[in-house]
Amino acid sequence: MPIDATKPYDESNIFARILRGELPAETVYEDEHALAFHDINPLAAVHILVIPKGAYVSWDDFSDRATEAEIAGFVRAVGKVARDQGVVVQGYRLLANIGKRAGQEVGHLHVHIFGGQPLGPMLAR
Ligand code: DGP
Repeated sequence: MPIDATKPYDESNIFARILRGELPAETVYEDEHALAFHDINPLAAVHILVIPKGAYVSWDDFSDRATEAEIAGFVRAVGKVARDQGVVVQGYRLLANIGKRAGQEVGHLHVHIFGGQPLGPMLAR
């Protein structure tokens, strides 16, 4: 069931629990501001999720409330993970589902990195 991204952050969401160490994740990168791990249900040969460490529901929430350091750290982490995963030369896709119409399932901002194979059209018609 997609979340309502206009609602306040819910500390019980799955990625908050991963950040607190209550649930495991296959981590590929971590720093002060970001955590990156394999998606549990990969949709491409490379499918990594990158999340900020702060409690933000969505991109618009993050861009509104996060500090400059958090924003810079998160954006740099996404790029570093893409480089580390070896998807830059062949190309890759970043995706953030936000709210109901986009089907956001987890109420903690996350960017999907897809790569490692041809990715097809941006959206199905
Ligand atoms: P979205 O639809 O953009 O909210 O994507 C949520 C993604 O999170 C989805 O691709 C599956 C992934 N996911 C859900 N639960 C877990 C989990 O417990 N661990 C990991 N690694 N990924 C999860």
